[in-house]
Amino acid sequence: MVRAMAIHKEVAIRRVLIANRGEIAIRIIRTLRELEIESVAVFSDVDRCAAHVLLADMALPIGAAPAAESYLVMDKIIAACKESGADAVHPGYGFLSENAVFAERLEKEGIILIGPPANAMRLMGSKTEARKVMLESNIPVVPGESGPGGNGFDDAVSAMVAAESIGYPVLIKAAAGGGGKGMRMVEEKSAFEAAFAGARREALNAFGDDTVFVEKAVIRPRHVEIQVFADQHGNVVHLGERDCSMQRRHQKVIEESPCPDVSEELRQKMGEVAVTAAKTCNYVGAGTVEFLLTATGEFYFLEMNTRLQVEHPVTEMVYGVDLVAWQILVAEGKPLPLSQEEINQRRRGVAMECRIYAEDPIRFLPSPGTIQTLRVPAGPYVRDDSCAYEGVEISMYYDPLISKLITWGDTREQVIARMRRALAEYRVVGIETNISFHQRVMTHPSFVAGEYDTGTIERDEELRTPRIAKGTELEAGIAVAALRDHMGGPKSMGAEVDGATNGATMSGSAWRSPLPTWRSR
Ligand code: MV4
Repeated sequence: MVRAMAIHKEVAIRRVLIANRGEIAIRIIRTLRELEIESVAVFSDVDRCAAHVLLADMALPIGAAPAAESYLVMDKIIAACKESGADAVHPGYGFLSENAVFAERLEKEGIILIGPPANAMRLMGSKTEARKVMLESNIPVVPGESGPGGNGFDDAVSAMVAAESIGYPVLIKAAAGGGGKGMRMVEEKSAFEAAFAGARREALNAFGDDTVFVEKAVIRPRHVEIQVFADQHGNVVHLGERDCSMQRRHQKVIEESPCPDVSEELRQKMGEVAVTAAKTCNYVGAGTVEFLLTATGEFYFLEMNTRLQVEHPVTEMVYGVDLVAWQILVAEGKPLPLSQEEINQRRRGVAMECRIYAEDPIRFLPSPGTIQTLRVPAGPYVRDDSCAYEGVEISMYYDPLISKLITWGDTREQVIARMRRALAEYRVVGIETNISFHQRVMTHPSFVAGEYDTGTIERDEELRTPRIAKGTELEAGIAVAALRDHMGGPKSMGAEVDGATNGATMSGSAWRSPLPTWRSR
């Protein structure tokens, strides 16, 4: 591979606009403040009092609540950069973070994107293109076929011929997909045609592109991903793996590092492959290479995510690094702060992350509302990346992720013990959360043994169903009710406390602070 090595001038980033909201916006602001870089928040109409607005040095309104009218509007983000004098944009995850057009527009405007080059985003955005390029670099991809010229199948017959030669079961996947949309499992020939039509229709609806390809279905895989990092000087390193197999309907619920199934030898192999993948697309910045890992230790490239991921804190904890700080260094044209060897030597212990969603823990439906009482876990080896505070309204317009609870330990046993302790410290009144679900997972024998895969939650009815509330949980509910009575808050009748009995969500007037739309220090 030949790399055109431009001469890079180092620049100093002084003011960063965060084109995002929620916990990730706060996560980014925290590092910016440590680096004495100014932060600019943007916010929609329903986010005027959001925590990221409270924490930033400045904040600008960008429109109505629907993301398509605010956080996704490139013109508004760019206008906010100009108005605030930001010299760089951090896109976080979701929204515009993997949008190649946005990356190009920022470049034209002379605004630094704290993220990878547009070309890398575009390449990885197409699963068929990514497969093609990865194959050329001898990266193991799942056996499959992408049709004529590798650009997808146009007709069911030729796709079916491909499926036949691959061998059932197969998956029909959308080229523009990722995250499971437009994906169909086919067990046998007779079901192929209908599945093919269904996958194309779904892909067209979801992405405006009905290109599909066929892969051998890997049974009960683990989802293992490698964190990679590249600078503008051609250095590429990896920071080990995260296991993200604990997911439900393609929504990750728990992540951990290291993966209980990955040996030092396998880590090195997967790490090298991930670094090659990043080099192949001239990657710069933080990226994640996703693999399927089989029970017998084979692994296959799935896709590369060209952003900082939700679960990046588990890697930070295990390697003792600040990945947002690395992103800024790299965007400034500076070299990576550690060599691969130095990174390897830093790996220590185990970290785990529970995603706390504002949702009904049994039916897994969003639970918008006002957080009336909140006490969050803290203490030794506990990290709480959150956008929640008492009085904030959780709207239904955005992702229901309100907090990430991360723990660290010397061993997996210890990290689980700390997670259980931390989960038990939560007191949440006003909205429902999946905290009780996490408590069940943390005592589930297969999970505790590290024996789980991407199908575990769907297969295990018991995991999704709450047991009868235990004494401690009921006492926790009573304690919160008593606290509210003492403080003269809304009556505690039917108060909902996570882990306690089900009852009506408390209502009452929400606390609200009158905030100006622009603040500057
Ligand atoms: C697969 C697979 C098994 N075999 N591909 C789901 C989302 C998309 N990124 C790819 N996905 C899968 N692709 C082959 N050939 C199983 C999945 C899969 C999965 C992957 C990662 C995390 C969770 C998952 C849950 C179900 C299925």
